[in-house]
Amino acid sequence: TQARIGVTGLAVMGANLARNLARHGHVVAVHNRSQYRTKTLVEEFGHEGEFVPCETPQELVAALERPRRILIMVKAGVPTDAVIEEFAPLLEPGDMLVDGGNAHFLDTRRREAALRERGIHFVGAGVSGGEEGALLGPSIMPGGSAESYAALGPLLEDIAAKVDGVPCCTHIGPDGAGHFVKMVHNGIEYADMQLIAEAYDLLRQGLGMSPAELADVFAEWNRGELSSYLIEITAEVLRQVDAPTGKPFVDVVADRAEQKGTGRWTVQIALDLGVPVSGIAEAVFARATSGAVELRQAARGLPGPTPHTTGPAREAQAGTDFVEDVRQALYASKIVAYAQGFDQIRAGSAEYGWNVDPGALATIWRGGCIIRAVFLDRIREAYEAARTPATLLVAPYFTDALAVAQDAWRRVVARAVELGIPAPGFSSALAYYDALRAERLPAALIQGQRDFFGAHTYRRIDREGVFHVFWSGDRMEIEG
Ligand code: NBP
Repeated sequence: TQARIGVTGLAVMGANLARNLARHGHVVAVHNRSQYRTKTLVEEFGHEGEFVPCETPQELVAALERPRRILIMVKAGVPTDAVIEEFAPLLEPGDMLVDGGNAHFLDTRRREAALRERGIHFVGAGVSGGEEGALLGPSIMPGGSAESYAALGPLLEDIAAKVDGVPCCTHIGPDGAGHFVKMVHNGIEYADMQLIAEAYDLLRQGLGMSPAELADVFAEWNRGELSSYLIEITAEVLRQVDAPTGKPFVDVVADRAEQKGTGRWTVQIALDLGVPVSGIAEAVFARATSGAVELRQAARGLPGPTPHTTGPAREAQAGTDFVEDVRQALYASKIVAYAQGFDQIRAGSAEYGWNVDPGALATIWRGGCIIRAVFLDRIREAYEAARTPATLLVAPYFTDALAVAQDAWRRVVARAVELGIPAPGFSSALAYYDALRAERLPAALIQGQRDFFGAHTYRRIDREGVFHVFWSGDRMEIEG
């Protein structure tokens, strides 16, 4: 039998995707640079479906029906280029190479253009959901030509997660579109995790609640509008007790957050596009701050309030339900972070001519991926409405949610400042909200400063044209 698809790169992600394909009844040809991985996969999981083990790229190519579909699941970067160079000369026009790794979308654009010249479809596919998602159903974001999606889409949709029977996989757009949206997905994931961490910190330090009590709070929140995978696993992590010490697990983990780079890429590209993604940027910087060991050591004794942990008494004193306030602040900040992420996707899509459908994207992020949440159904609805909102903040559902949440949101940010608990995600989200809704911004003053020192000119509110004041002379306005 000819295999329907080949997978090369059988570390955890590739092996699990190959098994997922086989479990769905597709014959899968499998290959890995080091042959032991191929052998292990077939020995351990051969009973799950039909695998064709291949020792060389030539064997893999020979095992496939035409047009050939080869999924590359190797380490992103140089290894991906090496594998493409190994396979491309063995392929024929119309064949498809799919990169399911975490590639930078600019690399994907470069690779797609080069392979198109050789008649080969190159599909950069974002895959989210980690190891478990790869095996049980990930969210898949394939870019590339419409023609390649016609040949590949049904297979990918088959192995993707399903929500209400709808597969979490859709054609995102040409060339790098799939990897671009995967990048922003990860950026949003960073922001969401940071906001959850701030909520935890405010309740832990501000109210003196224990990790076990907070596990209950997050489990409760997971039953409402915040219901999501990240909230669910937060409750699990907080409930975990470290076996050797008997302490809460979260108290024995070093407080330095690491990163592999997709959050940083999101912010770098947002800077290039001029899109304010302050929530994602704050999340990336917060991880960097946590890891700045020397700075933190040097600054530890600086004066400021020390959060008191006097327990529920503080809550009674304040006369408000601080736990509910924090929940509202988290929800509002999360709306802002997602609105910013979708705004970056809109800007990228316009810049590169991808025509990404934000509603379709929200639909495929409802399941399989790390940011899966009930909330994404609301985003889908907002983008499927007759008029596409300029920002999610003005979609009626979210406008109402922000109106309900904002008193609590302001109280929480003010409280964080008073208590000396850093909440950059909450406070920058609120600042963004207030900036967007402001009648006037102090940018007018900045324009004045720029004109003063650099003759950079300014525009007026009452007349068309470009103006400059002769600051060093008679200070009269000149129309330029
Ligand atoms: P790794 O990212 O750890 O890569 C290991 C694989 O790359 C092995 O199969 C290895 O072959 C192969 N490889 C390397 Br390294 N250099 C190679 C070369 N020059 N030529 C051929 N093969 C080479 O695997 P992973 O964690 O399964 O991730 C695969 C991709 O999926 C990555 O791009 C990753 O960013 C992405 N991803 C991962 C996750 C996740 O949760 N882990 C989620 C979503 C996406 P060998 O066995 O011979 O060394």
